[in-house]
Amino acid sequence: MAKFPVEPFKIKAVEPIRQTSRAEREQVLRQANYNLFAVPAQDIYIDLMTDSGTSAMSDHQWAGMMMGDESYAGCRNFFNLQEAIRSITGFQYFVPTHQGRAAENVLFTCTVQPGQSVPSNMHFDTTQANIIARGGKPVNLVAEEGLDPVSHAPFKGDIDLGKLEAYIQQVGAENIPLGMLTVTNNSGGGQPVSMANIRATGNLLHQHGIPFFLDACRYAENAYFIKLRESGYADKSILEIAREMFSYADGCTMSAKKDALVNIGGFLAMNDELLYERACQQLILREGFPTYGGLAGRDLEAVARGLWEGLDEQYLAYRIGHTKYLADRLLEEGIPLLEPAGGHAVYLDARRFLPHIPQAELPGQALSCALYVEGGIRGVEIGSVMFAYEDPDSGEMLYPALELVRLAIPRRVYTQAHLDYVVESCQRIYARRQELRGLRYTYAPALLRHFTARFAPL
Ligand code: P70
Repeated sequence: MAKFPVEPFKIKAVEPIRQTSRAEREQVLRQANYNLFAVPAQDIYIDLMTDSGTSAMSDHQWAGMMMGDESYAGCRNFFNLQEAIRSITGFQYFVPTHQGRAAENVLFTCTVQPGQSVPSNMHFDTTQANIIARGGKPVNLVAEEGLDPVSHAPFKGDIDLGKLEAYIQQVGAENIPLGMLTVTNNSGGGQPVSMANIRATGNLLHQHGIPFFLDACRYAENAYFIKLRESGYADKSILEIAREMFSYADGCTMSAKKDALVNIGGFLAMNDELLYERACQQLILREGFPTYGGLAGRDLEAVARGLWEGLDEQYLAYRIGHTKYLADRLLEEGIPLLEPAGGHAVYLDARRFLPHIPQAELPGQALSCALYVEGGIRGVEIGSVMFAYEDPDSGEMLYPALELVRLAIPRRVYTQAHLDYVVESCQRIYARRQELRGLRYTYAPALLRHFTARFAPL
């Protein structure tokens, strides 16, 4: 048995990447106003900004792309995708969308009225923004250990069921059009949600007549953690575990850009026929006819094939092991992380990394800039830049509990040597962390600020 995860694939096509000099990177970062979203990808060496849409597709998926049926209505790839979604999720109806946030938009447009709340373990950024855009209120009720960066609880993505019950009592079930769980919990460190918690959340919501949806973009990684960590699941297949997860829900949103191993695509699935009919109307308005939903036939085929590949147990063992390898190497160097490793990413704990920079001076953003200057590495801040907001009642700035820099690992793209290079770069920054300074905003839009904000060093 090897001491490190060995790739269950070999490499057939390569894409060159280019090292730049430190002086070049300093210049690029200045020009990008210290926002890594504004840095051209050709100036990045190792791109860990996201695991979304960045997977390497397999030869089987690429072959499927050549089988794209580009008919406007009823293309054969739609039916292949329908077969995969029905078989894996058990949901009767679905509409394809161009990516996850489009599925969110359609779902919330059909369900959320102004003033209503949507509780979850933790909403991710686009989900939060899409609820707010409908005049709704996103509510995060993750269990206490999910906010403790060093707790090794096995399922730190679980929702606090007591808080969920109390919240339903407080605002009334009629003001909650649906409840959600994000699997795995992206804003909380890519931590999994247990089957017991998914089941209990479904039961609790249903007792109050509230529909339950999964934000399912990393459902296969979540299923693999259940197999590893939850008693009674060690001998079940990933497909069986996934089916059970979905069986407690009434539907899901899915960004296929994650666990379905494609560069673009998503869907909204559900059992409620009336909701499906309304979703089709929204889809035609925004995305396209319900058998293609903003995608080409070839894209639908890649999603259909990728959904099956993403459930392969050997692949998942490598995938989760690869992420854990990076976390373990960083921990060996004493670098503070959110522990244990998540499924798709390692999250540097900027608060413990840079205790001398207060949250108002954006320590996560400062750390992500330092990573770029040091190694040409692009991570993403998941902290105050992404989530701090002004309380509409008190006008006070509310900062998130966690101040993180996420190093998300694209699927089947980087090797162990690439990860070792990331560790060495982090190590050099950690050695001179006292020299790092915070940042201030020079421009900050109201919604989804992180994508386009501009900064200046303090
Ligand atoms: C990410 C991307 C997308 C996402 C998600 C969950 C749990 C829905 C969506 C939306 C977004 C991102 C963040 C920072 C940098 C680049 C990209 N997550 N739900 O990387 O799906 O993007 O397809 O509309 O994580 O985590 P989509």
